[in-house]
Amino acid sequence: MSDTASLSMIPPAPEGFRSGFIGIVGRPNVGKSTLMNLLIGQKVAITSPIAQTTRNRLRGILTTDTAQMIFVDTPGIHKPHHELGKVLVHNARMAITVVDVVLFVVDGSVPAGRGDAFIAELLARQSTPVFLGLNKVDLRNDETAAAVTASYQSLATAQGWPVAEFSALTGAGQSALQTQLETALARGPYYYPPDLITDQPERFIMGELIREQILHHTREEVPHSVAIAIDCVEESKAITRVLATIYVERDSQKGILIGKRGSMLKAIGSSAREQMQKLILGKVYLELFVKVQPRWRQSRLHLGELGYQREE
Ligand SMILES: Nc1nc2c(ncn2[C@@H]2O[C@H](COP(=O)(O)OP(=O)(O)O)[C@@H](O)[C@H]2O)c(=O)[nH]1
Ligand SMILES: [Mg+2]
Repeated sequence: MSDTASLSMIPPAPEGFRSGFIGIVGRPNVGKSTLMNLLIGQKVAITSPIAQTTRNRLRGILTTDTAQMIFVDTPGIHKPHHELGKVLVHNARMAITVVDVVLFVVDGSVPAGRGDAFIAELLARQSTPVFLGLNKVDLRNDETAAAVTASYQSLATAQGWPVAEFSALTGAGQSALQTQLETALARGPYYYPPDLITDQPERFIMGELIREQILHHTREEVPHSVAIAIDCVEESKAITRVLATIYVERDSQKGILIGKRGSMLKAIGSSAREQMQKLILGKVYLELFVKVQPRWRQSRLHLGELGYQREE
């Protein structure tokens, strides 16, 4: 995977080529990041059953012979409880205003709720075209499916939004969705080189892969208090050496992350290392450190240092 977009690699677009930015928005946990990974064909966004897994706006790029679709994965829109939450929700709302098309993703296995109605209202107030995407249709049963669809259909018809149904997990409905989105885009150039799949540097994704393993290995209070800094990446022919620091807010969290005689940190490190090897297609040596940084989520300064900037 290439690190940065190099302008010289961008070819002229063929006749009739379409391109644009598609914002993926919705409540936490509806499958936005899973869907983006499916659409671009590689894991660049981490996913987990825990709400608020995605913290940064992340672009995933799908280039075909006829179009370039740049998907913008966003943190879920929810009611924020701390400074980090405020920055995340603000950035998700900002994303809505700068994209060409919004794909509003909902959990299509359960009926529409108040959270969806809140986002629908937000979207109705601006002029960007919206598609309503019902995800997780693999979880539906025949008895309730019609009623569930109807609950979203009423949201969509009120605004004139087209509806698509799919499963980000199984891939059902993917190509129909892709075609629908492509036709909604205007004629345009390549914004990125055709072989690039994300705008984020490899380092960022490495940090995210570590955070993902923490989400999978630890419980409730720890994951949300964690930030990762990649301190050093040294590439040699045989192996890539990565040193990273995991920041937590309290000593107790540090204890949990390290585990009995280092067992937890070892488990996290070895799973993250495997994921990184898939990312860079080579051998990785990973060393993890844990440091306490009290109340980093409340501090604008620390948020900035750890990569969570407010976007204007
Ligand atoms: N059964 C099922 N699970 C899904 C689907 N899409 C996502 N998930 C799961 O839902 C959880 C949240 O997914 P994620 O992509 O992190 O949601 P996000 O917060 O909206 O980005 C994860 O455990 C996913 O594996 C789907 O289509 N079907
Ligand atoms: Mg996500």
